[in-house]
Amino acid sequence: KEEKRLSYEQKLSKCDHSVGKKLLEIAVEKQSNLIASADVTTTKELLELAEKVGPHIVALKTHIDIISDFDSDKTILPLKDLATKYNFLLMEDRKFGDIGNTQELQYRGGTYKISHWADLVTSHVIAGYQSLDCFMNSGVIAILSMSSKGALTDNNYRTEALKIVETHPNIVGCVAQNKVPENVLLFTPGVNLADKGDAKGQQYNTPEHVFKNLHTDFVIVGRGIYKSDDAEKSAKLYKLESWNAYLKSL
Ligand code: 6AU
Repeated sequence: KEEKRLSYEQKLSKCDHSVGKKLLEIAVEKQSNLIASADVTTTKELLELAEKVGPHIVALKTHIDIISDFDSDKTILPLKDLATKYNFLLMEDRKFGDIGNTQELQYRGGTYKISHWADLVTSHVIAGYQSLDCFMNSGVIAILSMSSKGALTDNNYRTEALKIVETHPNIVGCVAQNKVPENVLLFTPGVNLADKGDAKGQQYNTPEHVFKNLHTDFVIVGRGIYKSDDAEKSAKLYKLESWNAYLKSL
């Protein structure tokens, strides 16, 4: 028999990572399970997008290394202020994938000093359990499988990766295109209401599909929001569609 999906309130009582708890609390409070992916390339665009979508999201996902004019004071400080103003978390989609020592240097230092500001970071688990030990200041969202055509994250990889996801104390949940046990928070990108994919291998599903079939907890939407004519209106639409899809899946 199918495992029944748990509500955010039920997951909150089972979650023992402080950042995971915070995310679930925001979801309940804002009635949103939407994460906007801010794949824009300037500080101005990033802050404008955050201002528009902020009221509707639980987290803003960044690729901070694509910001051409990155500056800690001018990019991160105002972004953190917006996160506080609208009550959303910052998720840096760094997709770490190296040995622990290198990841620690990438996480704490360099230009971006991710550990100083990111509530959540994405990381592959390909380098093994201990490689995740370095992420002390953020919750980790592990990459279990990918949305693009031909991704190498096959069944065997996912089974082994899931063992790490279920046991590592720094891990809050995972990114996947497949169902995971109810004790793991599931984040699903590759969500778009209008398109089926792009010319570079991306594949899309609807919020309805991922909540019903995968029991997703949070959807991640990039171009569906930031490329639309009205990002605020789109964020609101994705929020409502995804929240209703969640309620229907209970
Ligand atoms: O909605 P899009 O296609 O414009 O953007 C999707 C966003 C991008 C990707 O880097 C990211 O989601 N992503 C990820 C993440 C979140 O880790 C994994 C994956 O399998 N597919 C994917 O698109 O910022």
